Amino acid sequence: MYKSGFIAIIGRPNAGKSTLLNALLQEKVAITSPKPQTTRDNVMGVLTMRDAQLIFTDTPGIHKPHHQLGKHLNRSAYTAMDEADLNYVIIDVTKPFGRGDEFLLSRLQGSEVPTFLIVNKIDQLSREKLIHELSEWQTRFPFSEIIPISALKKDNLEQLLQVTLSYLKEGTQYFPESMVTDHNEAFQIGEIIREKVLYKTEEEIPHSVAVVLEAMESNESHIDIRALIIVERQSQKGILIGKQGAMIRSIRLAAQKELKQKLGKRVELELYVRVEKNWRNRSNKLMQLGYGDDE
Ligand SMILES: Nc1nc2c(ncn2[C@@H]2O[C@H](COP(=O)(O)OP(=O)(O)OP(=O)(O)O)[C@@H](O)[C@H]2O)c(=O)[nH]1
Ligand SMILES: [Mg+2]
Repeated sequence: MYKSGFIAIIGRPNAGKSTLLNALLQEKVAITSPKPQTTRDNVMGVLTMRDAQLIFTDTPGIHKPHHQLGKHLNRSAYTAMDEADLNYVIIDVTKPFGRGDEFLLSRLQGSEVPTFLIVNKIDQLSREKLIHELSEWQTRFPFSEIIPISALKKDNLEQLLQVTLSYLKEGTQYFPESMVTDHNEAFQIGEIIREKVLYKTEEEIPHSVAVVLEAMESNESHIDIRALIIVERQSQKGILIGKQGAMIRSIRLAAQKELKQKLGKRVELELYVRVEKNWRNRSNKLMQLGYGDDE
C-alpha cells in the first residue's frame, strides 16, 4: 500500500524546525540560525520513499507579533497547520515551559489531526532531566506521540519516520521524485545571503533585514548575482557595511562560498544595502518582498 501525507512542522521560534526539516531530507532546503524568527516563509520539503511520500512544511516560529511581518509569520504557520494530515509540534527541551507554549497548545485544542510532540535538543540535557521533562509534557496536552530527538545530531530520526509512517493513510504520490522543495533557486539564493547576515549580526539587525535578488546571469562556468539587502534605519546600514566595508565583505564571502558549493559554479556576488524605513509595518513593502497575505 502506497502512503502519503502532509506534515506541518510547527513550534516557537528557534525550536529547531528548519534544522529538523533539513535533517529529514538530508538536504538543506531551509536556512537555520541561532537567532529567533529565522524562517519567514513556509518551506515545503518532499521526502519520497519506495512506498511512501512525506510532504513536510517548515513554518515560521509562532510568537507574539510586534509588526505586520510578525502577524504574517504566524498566519503562515497556522495555514500549514490547518492543511496538514499530521502536526509535529517541536519544542526546545532546554527552555522552560512558558506562556508561549501555553498559547501554542491552546491553538491546537480541537485539532482533528494527530499531533506529535517532538522534544528536540536532547543532546543538551542529562537523561534524568529529559525523563522529567517528558513526564511533565505528557500532562499538558493529549499528544498522539511524544518523540525525543536531536535534529542537530540526527538522533532518533529513523524512529520518528517509522512512527510517522504508521500514522499515514493510503494515498498517491503528489510530487515527482525529483522535487525536494517548492521554492525556486532565486528564493534559496536570497535565503542563503540572509542566513549569513543572521550569523554575523546581532540584536535588532537580523530581524530588520530582507534580501532581494536583483539580477542573476549565468553561463557554463560561472554565475553573477546582484542582491540588495534592505534594513530599516541608516544606523543599521552603517553596521551592516562595517568599518571600511569589513562586515559586508565578510557576509559576501561567506554567501559566495556556500553558493559556489550549491550551484557547482564560480559565483560572483555583488551586495548593496538600502534603507527602507519601517518596512516590517508597511503592507505594500511586505507584499513586494513576498511576505504579503491574500486577505
Ligand atoms: N544543540 C542543539 N541545537 C539545535 C538542535 N536543533 C537545532 N538546533 C539549533 O537551534 C538553533 C535554531 O534552529 P532552527 O532550525 O533555525 O530553528 P527554527 O525552529 O527553524 O527557528 P525559526 O525559523 O526562527 O522559527 C540553531 O542554532 C540550530 O543549530 C539540536 O537538536 N541540538
Ligand atoms: Mg526556521
